Amino acid sequence: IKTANLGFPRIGRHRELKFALESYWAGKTDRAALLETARTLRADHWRLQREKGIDIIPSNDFSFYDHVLDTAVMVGAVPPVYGWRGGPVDLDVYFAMARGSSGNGHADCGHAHHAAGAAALEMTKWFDTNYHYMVPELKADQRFELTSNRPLEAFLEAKTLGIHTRPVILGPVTFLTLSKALDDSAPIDLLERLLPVYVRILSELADAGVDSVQVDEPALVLDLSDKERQAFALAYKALAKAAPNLKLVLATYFGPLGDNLDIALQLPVAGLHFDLVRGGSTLEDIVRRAPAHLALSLGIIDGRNIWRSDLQAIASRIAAVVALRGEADVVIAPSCSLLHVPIDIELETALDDELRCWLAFATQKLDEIALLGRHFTAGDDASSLTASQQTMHARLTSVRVHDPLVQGRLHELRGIEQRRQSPFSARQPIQHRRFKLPALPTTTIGSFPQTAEVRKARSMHDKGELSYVDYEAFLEKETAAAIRWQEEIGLDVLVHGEFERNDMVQYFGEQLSGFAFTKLGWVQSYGSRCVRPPIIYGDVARPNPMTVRWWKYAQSMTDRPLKGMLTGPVTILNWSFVRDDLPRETVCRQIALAIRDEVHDLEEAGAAMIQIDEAALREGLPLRRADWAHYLAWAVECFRISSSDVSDETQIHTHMCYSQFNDIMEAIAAMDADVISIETSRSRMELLDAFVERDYPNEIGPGVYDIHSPRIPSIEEMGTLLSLARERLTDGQLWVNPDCGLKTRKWDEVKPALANMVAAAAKLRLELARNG
Ligand code: THG
Ligand code: ZN
Repeated sequence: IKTANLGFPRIGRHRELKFALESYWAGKTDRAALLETARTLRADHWRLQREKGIDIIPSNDFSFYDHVLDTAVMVGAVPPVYGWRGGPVDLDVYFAMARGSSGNGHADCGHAHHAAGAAALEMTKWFDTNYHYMVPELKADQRFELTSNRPLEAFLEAKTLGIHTRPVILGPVTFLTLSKALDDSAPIDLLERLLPVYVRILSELADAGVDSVQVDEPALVLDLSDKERQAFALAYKALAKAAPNLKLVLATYFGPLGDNLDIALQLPVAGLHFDLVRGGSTLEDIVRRAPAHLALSLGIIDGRNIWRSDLQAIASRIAAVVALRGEADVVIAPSCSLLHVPIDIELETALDDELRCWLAFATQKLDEIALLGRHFTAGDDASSLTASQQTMHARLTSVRVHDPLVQGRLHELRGIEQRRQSPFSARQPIQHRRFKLPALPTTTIGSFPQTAEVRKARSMHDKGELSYVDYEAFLEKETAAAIRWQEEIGLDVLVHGEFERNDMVQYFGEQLSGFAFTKLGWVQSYGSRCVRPPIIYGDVARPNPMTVRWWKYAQSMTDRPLKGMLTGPVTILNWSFVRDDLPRETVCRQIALAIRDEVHDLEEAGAAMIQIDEAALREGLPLRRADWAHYLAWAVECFRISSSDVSDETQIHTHMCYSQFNDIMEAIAAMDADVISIETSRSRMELLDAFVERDYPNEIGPGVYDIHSPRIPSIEEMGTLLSLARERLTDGQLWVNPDCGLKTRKWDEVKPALANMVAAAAKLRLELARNG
């Protein structure tokens, strides 16, 4: 039996890579400094894994920005706009692909950023994780060439440190599956052109003394077309032939292989890695059907979550495999790369001891894997196995985890459909009489610029350098100014600006019970950007109102309606680490009840409009189509639990970020929000077609201002977008708003842009009035 790791976080314990990158981009440090930081991180991580006793240590899991981008660059898939002319790809060309090349290409918003010069590649979610990769752009006549053998360089770098590693590469089929074609060709058709590059990479690796390569093919857990399935057979026949002495270990993760299992088992590779955490009950199936020569890499320590494992239970599962297949070809590994978890729980000195000992970050997961390995090879550490089981047991039975009140309320909900008192058709006239808004009412999504001043005040308050009283006074001043300004430019429905919030999930999590937060538990989101996901460890309840105070303060300053602003339960769930002793949908219902309490208190305080954002609802879709309906059913139910406990005259808003709506339209309609604002400006309103086709009756605010760009749209531009919207929606249905929140923008962009937006709406109203 051997132990392996599939990948280690790159960002560094103290986010050294982030700071080195941002300093290099800002021109404050030179390239040598960046390269040195990266080299040190790689060396530290290799040594750490060796010290922990991991037998198979990965190399080439490091990346300056993203491993899919690395792969595109390695095979020469660099679009012409970036000015590359063959040969090695310069680091600055690589960064231009990641961030755009105009000098001000700031990737500050979770979306690809299009400025003058070459725009960045598009960015999208890496499977169902919260990591984002850069989408390679290919075309029908795409040429590939090996620009530099990065896995080979990484292998040799580790070798000079005396560490023999297993290079990781992204497999050719997954690479093509994740790419997009700029014309109407299909990337998978490029396989035969791409394979020679892979053949060369592998034969060079074999020549350099590499004995085994981890080839990541997570696409095997997706629904695949026949062509894509055939591509696997074709690709691995070629690769196996290229380097007959090299052991290829095909790594799959993030789900069971399902209908792709047979394909995988027939490939001419030395080993297969399976995700047994998300693999359901497939282990028996695999063990029974795998050819005898195939090495099995058991992904049995959760690489996506942060709980310590029950090593006793895991050891029994491994023992069952060993009993059938012997020890020689069994490998113990994390379910996937450890990229998706924070680095070291030992850094969290502020967490209480009880909670801390429930948790395992990347470093602790290496310990767990090594311990399991020693259990099988040296037969010792039985006491450690039982200790881990006891820890798990302690967590599952702790009084901190279980709140009988929450469980009672959940029980009461069971079987009762959550819905508003009356259908939308009855609510709409009531709300129109109440608000008397003009046609095409104007509003914003919720947040206003988080200026350096706002962030400084918050960080001083966090450090105890600014008293709560002074911090609050500062926030009141910012909020008051924002409200005065919104009235001045003539917005119809106001927001308070969210100056008091750090992050739309963290702000709520910090006020809910059952949540814990880390100080240094950073996980890479994209490039140099990281998040610290909340940890949901226990039953969730809302001990006190969370937003009523700021809503009240803000509403007291204006006669116009001011929206209460909440983050929805599905988004809170999808951006957190979630306890593994309950189904996710149950945890989500608990959060939904907490939000419902907040909605109730806001309404009671007088809020007439309440917005519940579900930015990540679509993000949470399962990888396999067959699982969508179940997810959407409970996700919508949770939104309705949150939003339905109000009178007909209270207007519920929601907001969703850039989304394809066509295939989830039933769910959007079932949410039954009175008003939904969506991101449409970059699609020229085409996203609205899904709403039109379904005859979606509720009100809609299609974004007319692309907030991901520093550009200030003109009155005419937004007028044109509104006309495009009016071709699709009725005037009684249409709201006017930006694409998304404005927290990443600057005031001198936001002020003229919103003034123009209000002017565009006013102009259109005038035309409506004239035409009668
Ligand atoms: N909040 C949370 N999770 C998220 C998002 C969010 N996951 C998905 C999506 N949005 C990811 N987008 C971003 C956007 C910006 C940043 C990170 C992820 C970012 N991070 C700061 C950095 O790395 O410097 C740190 C922010 C902090 O101090 O907390 O800019 O909106 N929960
Ligand atoms: Zn948004």
